[in-house]
Amino acid sequence: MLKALAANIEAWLTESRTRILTAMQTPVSVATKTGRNDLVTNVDADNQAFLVGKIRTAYPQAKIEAEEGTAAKVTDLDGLVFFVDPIDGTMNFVKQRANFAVMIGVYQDGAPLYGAIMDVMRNELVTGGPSLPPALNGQPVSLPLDRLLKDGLLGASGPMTIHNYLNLGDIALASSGARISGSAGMEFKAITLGQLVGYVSYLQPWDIAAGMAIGAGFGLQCSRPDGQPVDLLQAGVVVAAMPQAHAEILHRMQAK
Ligand code: 2AM
Ligand code: CA
Ligand code: CA
Ligand code: CA
Repeated sequence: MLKALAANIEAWLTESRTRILTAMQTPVSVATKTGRNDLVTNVDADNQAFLVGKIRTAYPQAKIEAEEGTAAKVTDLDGLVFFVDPIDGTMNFVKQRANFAVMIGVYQDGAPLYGAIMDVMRNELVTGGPSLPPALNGQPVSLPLDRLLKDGLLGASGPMTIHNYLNLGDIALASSGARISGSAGMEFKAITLGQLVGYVSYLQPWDIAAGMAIGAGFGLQCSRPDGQPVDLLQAGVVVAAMPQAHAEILHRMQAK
């Protein structure tokens, strides 16, 4: 089951990537959702329809939670659940034409099974799960080190850092340095490759599902700021970090 699931998702993300690169050869139409910082494009919508179609055909019994809301929202995590972010980092897609990802995370009865993050412009696919060590384009990567916060770079939400919300500005200053990429997928990819010690942001379920599933294969700690587990039915602040840095970030958030 897991091997076939992984093979299917890798094939779909590879095809997604080709479709997105083709779509980028013609003008992209951009619309705003809740405000000028919250964008969606025709490419988000087309890629979501493509991926949801593939999932429905291969796993008709599964539930699908996808960002650009075509289907009914998932209201419980019973059974097989796919979380789909058709373009993560839409602002980067529009403004940079780089630094965006396509993500799928799969959970069984609320437990992670498999995650995949496709960095489209670099053609780098990061995959993994609790029983699958992390891999880059199918090759195992060396496991990220459990660094102290001061010894690692921290991926961070721009607004939270700038406003020092939950002390995130101070926490960023206590790390080796803050990095604000604008794509949760790129941040989880960097954590998996050992380039960041953690990431803090306000995230939706489809932003975190793939990264949290991959992180389950190498001891990544994911929680709310108060240490509660992340609930994949709700948006909220997520602290995703290697164990020592995770403990320090939570401690510094609670000192507020
Ligand atoms: P998105 O591009 O798929 O919306 C940094 O902005 C990260 O937060 C991105 O991964 C982005 O995912 C996500 N995000 C979630 N809600 C957002 C919002 N309202 N505006 C911008 N980014 C948002
Ligand atoms: Ca969005
Ligand atoms: Ca996203
Ligand atoms: Ca998105």
